[in-house]
Amino acid sequence: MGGKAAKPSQELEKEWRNFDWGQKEELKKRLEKFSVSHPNVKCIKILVAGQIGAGKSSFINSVNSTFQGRITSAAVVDSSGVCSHSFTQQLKAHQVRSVKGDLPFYLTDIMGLEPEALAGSQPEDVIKTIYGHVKDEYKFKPEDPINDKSQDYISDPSLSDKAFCMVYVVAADTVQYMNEQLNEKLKIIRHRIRDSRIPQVIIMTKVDEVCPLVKEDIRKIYISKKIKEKMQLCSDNIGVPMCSIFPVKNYCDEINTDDNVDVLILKAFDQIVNLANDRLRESASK
Ligand SMILES: Nc1nc2c(ncn2[C@@H]2O[C@H](COP(=O)(O)OP(=O)(O)OP(=O)(O)O)[C@@H](O)[C@H]2O)c(=O)[nH]1
Ligand SMILES: [Mg+2]
Repeated sequence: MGGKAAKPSQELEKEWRNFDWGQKEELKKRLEKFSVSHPNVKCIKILVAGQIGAGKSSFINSVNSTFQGRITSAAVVDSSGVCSHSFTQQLKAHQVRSVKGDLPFYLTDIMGLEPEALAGSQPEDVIKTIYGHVKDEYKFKPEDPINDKSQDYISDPSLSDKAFCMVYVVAADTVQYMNEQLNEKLKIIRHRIRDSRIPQVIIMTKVDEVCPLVKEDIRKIYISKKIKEKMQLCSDNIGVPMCSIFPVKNYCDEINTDDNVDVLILKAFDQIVNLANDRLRESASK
């Protein structure tokens, strides 16, 4: 009598997104054989942008770790847990590498966006990077966005300098705090690149931080109420459809890779590179 009410389940009745957990090798093989749709472009560039500390550099490392079957760390990650300012200060294009050799993709790491007007990378920096105007290793100056007089400015970028997809990284544990000013910066970027139909994909990181079920078993990602709720919030706040949002867990303190973590990352990466390649093909046919 009067026993405790059952705790509401944290699980949905069934997986809401069909996801094949066994497709890792197939995805990997396909991506390792990928051919770029333009003869003059050896490698497609993809820009990885997002708020400070969202997991941009970790995502770049995780993609490489997945292909190499070991934990890699070419993009330097902030492990202090402080995140007061962007740890990444320079533009750096990281080639994706597998054990079989170099893949035809660069993931470009950039300084994080911050809510304050004169902090972090500025919308203009991000937009100019996408359009290929910024030299690799450029050091961002938040108070002074790059302009056509800067010595690191590329005035006549080639197709290889341009990015053909923007990956926007959002941490699941901060989605509900998406700041108005930060959203304004993101809106400026999204509107400008939408006009040139540059595809945009959202990577929602840190799923392990918001859902104990998922922390315990990553395969619960599409049955977890919490993750679906965070993705929906992300979709509403940013204005992107759910089909453009990929929840992942980055490698951070692991010493080995894991097939389930890998397959989530590979599926997201597969979508990113296909969208980028389609856009490259389209721009080349004009
Ligand atoms: N638990 C967990 N931690 C993560 C995940 N992704 C990144 N982190 C941690 O979040 C912190 C920030 O990660 P970074 O990759 O440096 O983030 P960033 O977006 O490159 O940050 P800035 O360069 O400062 O703009 C690090 O301590 C990472 O280990 C994730 O999926 N899960
Ligand atoms: Mg970084």
